[in-house]
Amino acid sequence: MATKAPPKPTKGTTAKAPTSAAKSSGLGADVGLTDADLLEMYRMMLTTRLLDERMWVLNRAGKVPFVISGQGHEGAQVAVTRNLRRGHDWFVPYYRSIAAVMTFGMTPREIMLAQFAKSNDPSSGGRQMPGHYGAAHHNILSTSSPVGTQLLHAVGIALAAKIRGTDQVALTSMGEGASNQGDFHEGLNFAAIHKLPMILMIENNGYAISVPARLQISIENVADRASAYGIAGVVVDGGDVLACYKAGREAVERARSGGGPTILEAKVLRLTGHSSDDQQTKYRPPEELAEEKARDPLPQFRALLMDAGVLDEETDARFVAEAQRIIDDATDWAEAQPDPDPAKAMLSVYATGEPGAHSGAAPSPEVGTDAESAAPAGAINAAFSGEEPV
Ligand SMILES: Cc1ncc(C[n+]2csc(CCOP(=O)(O)OP(=O)(O)O)c2C)c(N)n1
Ligand SMILES: [Mg+2]
Repeated sequence: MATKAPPKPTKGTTAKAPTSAAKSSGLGADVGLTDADLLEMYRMMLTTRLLDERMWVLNRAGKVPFVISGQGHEGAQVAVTRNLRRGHDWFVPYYRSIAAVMTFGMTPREIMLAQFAKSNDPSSGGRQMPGHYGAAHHNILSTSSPVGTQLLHAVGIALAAKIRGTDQVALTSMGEGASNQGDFHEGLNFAAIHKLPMILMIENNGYAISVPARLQISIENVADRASAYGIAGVVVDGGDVLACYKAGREAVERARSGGGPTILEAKVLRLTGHSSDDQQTKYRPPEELAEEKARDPLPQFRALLMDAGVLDEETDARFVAEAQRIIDDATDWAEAQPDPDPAKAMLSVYATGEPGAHSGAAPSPEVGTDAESAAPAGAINAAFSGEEPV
């Protein structure tokens, strides 16, 4: 599929930080990434992993009821999402999208508010299933629990963007299992006909709960279905962060320049059970689990950066300590926030006509970000730059 140069940005900022003129190892040069970019991506992967691990500790301690993990998906998520313009484009997540929503602006405090189901949780004011992130103020749509439906939502957003001429792109994500839902066909067929500015990222981790990929699909790659819609289909190693970034960049350029949708399939790893209610040792052999652990994208990316001289042990130790501090803060702070008022349980669930009750533009006092205790966007990035997290 032909790819034209994207139009000049008119609004919003790219999810990546401004690149500096600092020295470069050349590692990411062919995909336009500086050493500072690479370190920021690594920090995001690291922080997300440690945050994810903290959730499991809180679950085992009986403090949060349910965890659904993104461990093994982080490299692909950070790399692809980084190509979007924050505050301008849209992201429609699925329950493993923790690294993607963080890259697109959510903060560890906001993630923890969702885990603890607090009243000022931006995802839903404590009404959603944990792990079902959303944040109207970051252009992140609320996660839809019936798998596959998020594609339809992204298609709708992309259609609106095209009609309005806003130059926005909608990215959505799902697993390979979800790609067998009827929504997949309906969404892609419509998006392809209208050449909508949309990307469907398939995070293929080889399992749909306990069902292996060979019992879900009869072809090697979900992205091979792209030719049936006349759209671009790309398969990428989800452990290769630079390759994922490049594939994401090309898909965003294609979408923004009128080239239509892309299926971007990243082969990722599921390093945990499906959720905290699942025990994967019951259906996955120990050799398979050991083999996946050895391909964990986080230490692989760390080793790549070290070999290239981008990262050293001292800097890495500092990153870990800073991430732990941010996560400790997010955990303690979120746990201390007020619980939702049971009398308001139905607020934002059904349309009531109450101003702001179900509108991202004007969040209700309970569900939203206008409360004093809400976590503003960019706290993790502020923390990255040495400022106190807010
Ligand atoms: C329509 C629908 N059917 C079944 C479920 C139950 N369910 C939740 S997650 C899941 C597995 C999805 O697997 P996959 O799409 O590969 O994503 P992964 O969890 O592996 O990332 C299923 C069947 C659901 N949420 N929605
Ligand atoms: Mg899967």
